[in-house]
Amino acid sequence: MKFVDEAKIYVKAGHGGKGCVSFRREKFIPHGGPDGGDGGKGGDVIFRAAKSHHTLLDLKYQQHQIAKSGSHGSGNNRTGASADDLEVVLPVGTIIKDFETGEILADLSELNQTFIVAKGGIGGKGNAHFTSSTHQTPRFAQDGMEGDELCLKLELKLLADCGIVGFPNAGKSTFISRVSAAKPKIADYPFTTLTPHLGVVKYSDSKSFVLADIPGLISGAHEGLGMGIQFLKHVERTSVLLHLIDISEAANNNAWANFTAINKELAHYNPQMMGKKQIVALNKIDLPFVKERVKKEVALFKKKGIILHPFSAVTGEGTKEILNKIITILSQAENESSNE
Ligand SMILES: Nc1nc2c(ncn2[C@@H]2O[C@H](COP(=O)(O)OP(=O)(O)OP(=O)(O)O)[C@@H](O)[C@H]2O)c(=O)[nH]1
Ligand SMILES: [Mg+2]
Repeated sequence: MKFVDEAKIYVKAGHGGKGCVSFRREKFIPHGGPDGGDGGKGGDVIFRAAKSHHTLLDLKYQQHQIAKSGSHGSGNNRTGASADDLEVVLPVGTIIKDFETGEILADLSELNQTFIVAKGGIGGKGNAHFTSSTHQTPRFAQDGMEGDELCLKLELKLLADCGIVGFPNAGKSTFISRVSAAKPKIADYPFTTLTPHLGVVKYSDSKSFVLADIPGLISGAHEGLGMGIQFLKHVERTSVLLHLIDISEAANNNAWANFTAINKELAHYNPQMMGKKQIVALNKIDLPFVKERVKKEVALFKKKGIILHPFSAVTGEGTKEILNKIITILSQAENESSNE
């Protein structure tokens, strides 16, 4: 399965400024010639691939990208100022397509690659251009040209940064729907999630990470029980796993046994999964009988050298701490890879 992040956007380059109609008017020069200046050029819309962006999330909130128009020309042969270009930053790997035809216009596969997606209109000529031997007083000037205008579809192949693992019903889908815009189905029966979902979590102006919600695992998954372990390939390359534990069901209320059972399945799938950093979290602490046990469970995990993060995906209590932890680990991983 291929995950793609998509965004539809409208871009419009700036309009060229108008040429000016003007005549020189000075003392002692009664019939000065035309001196209307040209309009300035409209701004281009330019895409640039940068490391600072990992998803197309920002563009979902800013679907219109419009560059400024050039200034109009003025008398005394003054050309209007050209407008600044509008730079739109995209993640490396974004493919830009014409929305109507699907034609690929550019593939920003390299860091700092730029692409002028919409060209600004050139400014209109002022009346100073239009004198001729027979026409000394042109009372007209050109309008500026329209900037290019188009609808685009942007596509980015996503790789998950953090995978959520746990038993069915642990609250994986509830968590991802709380912290991202992903809306997977949530229900109180096991195996609600049948295919992986990705959610983009934005945590600062330009930073975000991708969370993967995969179907629940059960003991014996490596032998094909339940949904099996085939979906683990979607979280195999993530830097970190979020391991959710649920002790609200009487039949499954031993946190440590749940934790080790899932780890066993991960190890069966690929021993390297055990080398990954795990954030271990106890969900559903809004339920009184779970809340009651939090202290004891935290202490028990601590004894084994593991920090257990209590939280509730429903009320949101404790979710911020989990996100911060994920962000810290991802930033460390990013620094390590850039130092290599
Ligand atoms: N009280 C309470 N219920 C929760 C919490 N988080 C999830 N649930 C409930 O637990 C049930 C299972 O939640 P899901 O998010 O569908 O669980 P899942 O881990 O995605 O389950 P599968 O997709 O089947 O693997 C739903 O009825 C949720 O409403 C929580 O923090 N508190
Ligand atoms: Mg689910």
